[in-house]
Amino acid sequence: MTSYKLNNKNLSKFTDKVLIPEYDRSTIKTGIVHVGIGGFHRSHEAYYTDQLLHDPANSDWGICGIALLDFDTKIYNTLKEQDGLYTLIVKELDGSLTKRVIGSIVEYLFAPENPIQVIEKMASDDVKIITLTITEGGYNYNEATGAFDFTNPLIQHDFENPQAPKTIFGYLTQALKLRKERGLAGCTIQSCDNIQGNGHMTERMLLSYVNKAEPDLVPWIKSNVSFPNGMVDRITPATSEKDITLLKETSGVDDAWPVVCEPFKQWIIEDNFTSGRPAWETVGAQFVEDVVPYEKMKLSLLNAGHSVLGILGALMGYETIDESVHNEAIRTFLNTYMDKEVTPTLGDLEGVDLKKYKQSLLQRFGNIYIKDQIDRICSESSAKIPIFILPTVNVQLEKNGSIDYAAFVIAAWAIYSIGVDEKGNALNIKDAHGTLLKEKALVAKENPASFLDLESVFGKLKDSKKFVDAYSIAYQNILKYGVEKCVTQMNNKALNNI
Ligand code: CS2
Repeated sequence: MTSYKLNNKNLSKFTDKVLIPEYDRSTIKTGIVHVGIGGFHRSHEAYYTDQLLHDPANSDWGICGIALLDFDTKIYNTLKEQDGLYTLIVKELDGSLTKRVIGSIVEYLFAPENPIQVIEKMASDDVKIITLTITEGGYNYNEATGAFDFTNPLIQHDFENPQAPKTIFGYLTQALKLRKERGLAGCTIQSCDNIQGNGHMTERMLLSYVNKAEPDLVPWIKSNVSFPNGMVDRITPATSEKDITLLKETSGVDDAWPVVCEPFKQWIIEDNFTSGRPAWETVGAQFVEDVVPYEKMKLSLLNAGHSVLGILGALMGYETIDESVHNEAIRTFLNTYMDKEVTPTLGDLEGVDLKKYKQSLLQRFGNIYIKDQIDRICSESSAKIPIFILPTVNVQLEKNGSIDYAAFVIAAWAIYSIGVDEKGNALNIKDAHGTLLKEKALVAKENPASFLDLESVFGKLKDSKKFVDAYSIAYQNILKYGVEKCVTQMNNKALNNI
């Protein structure tokens, strides 16, 4: 099939093959600046916003996407060449594909190339909301102390180069300073990352930075900027070459970086927007007073479930999440973890059918068309585990509840961090703390509990004898018998205890 480059000019050529934006993109103003234009932003907020822009009443809410890091050059160049357009390919449960060109990113800036332009954009009067997907690790806090990490060399850089910052904290500070100096209204800073109380976290970390960099700005931020908490959800694996080729061959869309995702999507947001907001509820988002219970549920069941499947699956030599969840022993283990260790920590979730939610997770994980990479799930585990799994462990320890399943997963992660799976193949570990993890993991071979000394990940967990004992037994058992046998034995034991 003849294919055409995806851009404004060619858009009308694709109408009978894929859905395209049915609004005049040239009239859209940017009311939102988004930092971190990776796959997840493009399958989630940019998708919701694209739906919204189909109503001309919403034309003030286009997105300006900011590529913050040097590493983001590729996505910036792609969006620039494609006029901000990209294809969202939804992999339905029956294997069919729904393809839609998304038009909501109407501007894009590359921060390393022109930091002042980015600061000015964030400070522009049209911009009412700055949204973020900067990853769990991007909030720059120390798990052990909970405090902002001032030792980060990039933070030092930002203190010394306020006009050419490298971190989100440097950018936001300068932009808010300009807003204040110019007598403009404040704005909303909205995190879309998987962190419990992500709005609170953003506020706390930003104020820590501002307090040192521009102390006079603190009161203005407190009165003029809001930080809503939110729960975001849509499984978005990394795009493969195969996805790109298939789109080109079956639909004639030559898109250098389409996004693939599952059909499910959820966005639950605290209604706390200081300068107005789009009516995202008209396109499926939910505004609630208190988002905390929903965040807890999602992080400790979906994200933790992913980590369980990812870490155990990686050691067993699997490559994708569906392979892992279709292994009966692992699936039963995950079910028991969710029921016995997570559910008792969740409290009352008004209006949520938890049983159904857990069932739906297994179905979503099991979608064989998604092929979500275990490498993606296990990447940056040192930032994910403290958010996804350890809160459950800490509550269970307080309640004297079961922690054996979580301890097993942590032991498996310690073994995973050595870098070799059970078949002897090298694991592709991507983690900001990869070198340190490997060092600790090698020492742990002789002394398993020493891995828990990593306070920046585990906090004070090593002081719990109950946890250390369960972890140490699991560690020895995994090395001796392998994940599958151990898990099967735990499943049988759980069955006999019913
Ligand atoms: C995943 C998330 O990165 C991970 O470990 O659990 O990216 C997950 O796919 C999304 O949060 C789904 O909403």
